[in-house]
Amino acid sequence: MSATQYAALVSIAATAVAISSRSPVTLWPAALQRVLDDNFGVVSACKIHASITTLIVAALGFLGLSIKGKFKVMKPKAPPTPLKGTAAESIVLYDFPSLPGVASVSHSVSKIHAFLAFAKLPYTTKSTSPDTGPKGKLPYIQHGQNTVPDSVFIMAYLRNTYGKGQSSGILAPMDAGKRARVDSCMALVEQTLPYAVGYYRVIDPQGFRTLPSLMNKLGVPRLLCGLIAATMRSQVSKLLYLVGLGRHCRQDFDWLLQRDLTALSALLGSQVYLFGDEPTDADAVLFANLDVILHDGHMSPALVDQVKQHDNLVRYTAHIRKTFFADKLKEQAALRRG
Ligand SMILES: N[C@@H](CCC(=O)N[C@@H](CS)C(=O)NCC(=O)O)C(=O)O
Repeated sequence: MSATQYAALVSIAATAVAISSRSPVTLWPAALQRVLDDNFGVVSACKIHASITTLIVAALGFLGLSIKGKFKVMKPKAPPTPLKGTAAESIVLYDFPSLPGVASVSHSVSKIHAFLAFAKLPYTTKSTSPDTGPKGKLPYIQHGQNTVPDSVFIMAYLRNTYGKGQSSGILAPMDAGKRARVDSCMALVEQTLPYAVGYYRVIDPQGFRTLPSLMNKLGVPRLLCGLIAATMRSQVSKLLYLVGLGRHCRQDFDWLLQRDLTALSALLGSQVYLFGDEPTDADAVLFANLDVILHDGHMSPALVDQVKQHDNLVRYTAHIRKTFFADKLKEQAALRRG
């Protein structure tokens, strides 16, 4: 039962008490009222009357709300996402508060940091909470009048806005065959790795133990960290269960994860990036996931060790960090020291 349902239940009950104690509206047959009056006297009958009316109204209200909740269909609230803007505008990326040691605490936001860095597009970052975004999630960008949520839409928007006339690089138009290969590779990264991040950061006992301190580093008051961590754990477990991954035992889950990591490692081989010498969106997505796993410092070692079985994935992450994020990471470290 949600907090809204509790609140509604309490207010219905309170209203019912108020109404029933002033005007005895009979909700049951007159015969039953007579039995109550004869057996319990007027005062007792009024009290019983009031409490029963209250109970019935509260139960009906509660039942109504619960039934309504059961059949509730979640509907999108965001307007259609703009797919192209004006190149002259400046880009602001909305992120969670910065976590020292990684491009972002969120792999979804890291993707955009990596994409913008690969594209050499200047941008500024602002930290905020997800509910400020049109889809209630981070990342989103502000670009002139356009607010663009969701990493996949943001990457398409940036390509449409800045890609015209480019013959190489991540913004350059791709032929349909390469686009399909890049998108398939992104789907391979997304099918298990982000869930593994959720599982090993929030549910696995070793990851969960450090979750309150991670929350605290992100600015959550110490007193609330434990409660928020426990709430997140319950939500992530429900999400994993609903998508089906939460129904696998740990051994089966890890088998799926290893299958995908092995495939990604084989696709990368000895290349610098997944599709050769130039990064694509697929690299933004793969890097983002590997960076939080290997460097956020709050991931269960069980996941870190699984990634470390693939030397080329570790080298790949280190290379991107060194090439594109050295300044940011140094700045974070200096802020931490200072
Ligand atoms: N499909 C979205 C997913 C974004 C997403 O799930 N963001 C998470 C952080 S990794 C978030 O904002 N969670 C906060 C919340 O759900 O309240 C994207 O790729 O941008």
